[in-house]
Amino acid sequence: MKNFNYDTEDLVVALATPWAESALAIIRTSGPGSIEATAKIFSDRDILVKSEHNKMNYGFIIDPTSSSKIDEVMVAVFRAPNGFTGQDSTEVYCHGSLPGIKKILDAFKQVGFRDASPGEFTFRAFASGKMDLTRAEAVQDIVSAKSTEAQSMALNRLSGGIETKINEIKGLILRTVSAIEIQLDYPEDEGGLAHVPINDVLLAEDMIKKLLATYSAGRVYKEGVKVVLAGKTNAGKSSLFNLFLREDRSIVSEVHGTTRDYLESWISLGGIPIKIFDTAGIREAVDSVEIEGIKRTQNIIENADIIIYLVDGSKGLSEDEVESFNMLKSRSNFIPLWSKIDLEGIVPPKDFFGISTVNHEGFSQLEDIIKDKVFKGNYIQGNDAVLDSERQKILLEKCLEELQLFRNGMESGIALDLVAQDIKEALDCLGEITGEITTTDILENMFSQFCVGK
Ligand SMILES: Nc1nc2c(ncn2[C@@H]2O[C@H](COP(=O)(O)OP(=O)(O)OP(=O)(O)O)[C@@H](O)[C@H]2O)c(=O)[nH]1
Ligand SMILES: [Mg+2]
Repeated sequence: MKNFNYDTEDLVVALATPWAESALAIIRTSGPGSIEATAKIFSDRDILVKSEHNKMNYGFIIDPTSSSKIDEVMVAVFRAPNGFTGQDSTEVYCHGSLPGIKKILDAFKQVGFRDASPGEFTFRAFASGKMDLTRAEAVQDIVSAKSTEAQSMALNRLSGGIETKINEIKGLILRTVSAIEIQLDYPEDEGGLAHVPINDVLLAEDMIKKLLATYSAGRVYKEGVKVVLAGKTNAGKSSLFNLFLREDRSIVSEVHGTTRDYLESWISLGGIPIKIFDTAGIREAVDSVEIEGIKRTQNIIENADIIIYLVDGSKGLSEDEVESFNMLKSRSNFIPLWSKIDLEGIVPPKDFFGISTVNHEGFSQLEDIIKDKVFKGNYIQGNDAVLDSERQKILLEKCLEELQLFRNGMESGIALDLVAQDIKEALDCLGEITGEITTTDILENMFSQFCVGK
C-alpha cells in the first residue's frame, strides 16, 4: 500500500467486523482525545468522558446534526497507555445492520474522525511500543489462520514466542560484541582472542537454524499440501480418494477409465490441510476426452507436493508403466502403494506399501508416511515458536550468514575491527526483525497486508 498513514496523532475510525449484515458489529476508534470525541455522539457524554479504562457503557449513538438516536449500543473505553493501541480508544458494539453501521461511521466523521487505513490500529500499537514487529505480524496471522493449528501458532507468536527467541539470540551476540569492544579498546590486555566468546556465536547460530527449520513446518499448517493419487486405470485410486474423504465422492467401478477428469477436495490430516486429487488412470487413451484427462493428470503430478502411486496388486506393475514408474520412483515425494492386499495371496513387493480400501489395512501407516514426507523430519513440538513471516525468515538467514562470516574471519585471523563489522550486521538483522531498526518500506509492506479495522 502506498501512502501509508504514519500520523498517529489524529482520530481514526473503522468497522472491525465484516461489512455484512450480522447480529452485532464492532466499530473501533483510536487517537488522543478519541474518548471525548466519541462522547460527542453518545447519549450520556459524562459517562464516557469519566469512564474508567476497560469499561463498557450502555447508551445510544446520536446523530450530531439532527440529535436523533441512531442505534442502541455498548461503548467500551480504553485509556492510554493501556488498551490495544496504547492510545485512548473506544469500541462501539452496535447492531449489525449495514445502514445503521454507515450512519454511525458518518456520525464519527462529523466529529473529527477519519477512516483508518488497513493495519493502522496495529501500527499505532507498534508505534506506541505496545508490541514489537513479530507480534504485530502475528496479529494479522491470527485473523487469517485457516486451521486450528495455524491459529495456535499465531497465538504463540502474538504472546511473544518469536520475540523471546530473538532476544535470547540477541543476548548471546551482544555478549560477543561487548567482548570485542573491550578487546578493541584495550588491545594490550592479556589473553587476546580467547576473551571473545565464540561459543556464544555457535549457540546463536544453532538457535537460528532451529528457528528457521520451523518455517517450512509452519507453512505446511498454513497453506496445506497437494497430494495426488496416480496410477493406471482400475488400480483403486478413486476408492482410496473416497476413503480419505470418508464419503463416496468419486465413482468407483471395475470398468477401466472410470475417472476421466480429476477431482479435488480438502481434507485434514492431523491438522494439516491437504488438497487431495483423484486423477484419470494412466493408459493408452481411447478417446479425446480421456486424452485430455490424462494430460491434466500429468500436470497435477508435476505440481504435487506428494505423489501417491497405486499399482493394482492383483495385476502387478504392468510393462507399459515401468518406465514412467521408474522416473517417479527417484523423487523424494513419491509413495508407491500396492493395492487390494485384502485379496488372497497378494503381498506387496519390497519398497511398496500395501493398502486395502476394503478392510483399511495399511491406511493409518499411509497417513504417517504422508506426514513424514510433508515435514521432512522438521516436526514442531507443542509449544515451539513457529516462524511464519518470510520477512523474518530472510533476515534470520542473513543474520546466520553474517555470524558465519564473523567466525570464519576470527578463525583465519583477520583483524578484529574488520570482523567486528560482520557481527554488528548480524545484530542489525535481529533489530530489523523486532522493529528496533525499521524503514518506511518495511512498515508499508507489512501493514498493507492487514485488513481494515486491525
Ligand atoms: N478387493 C479390493 N478391490 C478394490 C480395492 N480398491 C479398489 N478395488 C476395486 O477395484 C476396482 C477399481 O477401483 P477404482 O477405485 O474405481 O479404481 P481407479 O484407479 O479409480 O480406476 P480409474 O478411475 O478407471 O482410473 C473397483 O471394482 C473397486 O471396487 C481394494 O482395496 N480391494
Ligand atoms: Mg477412478
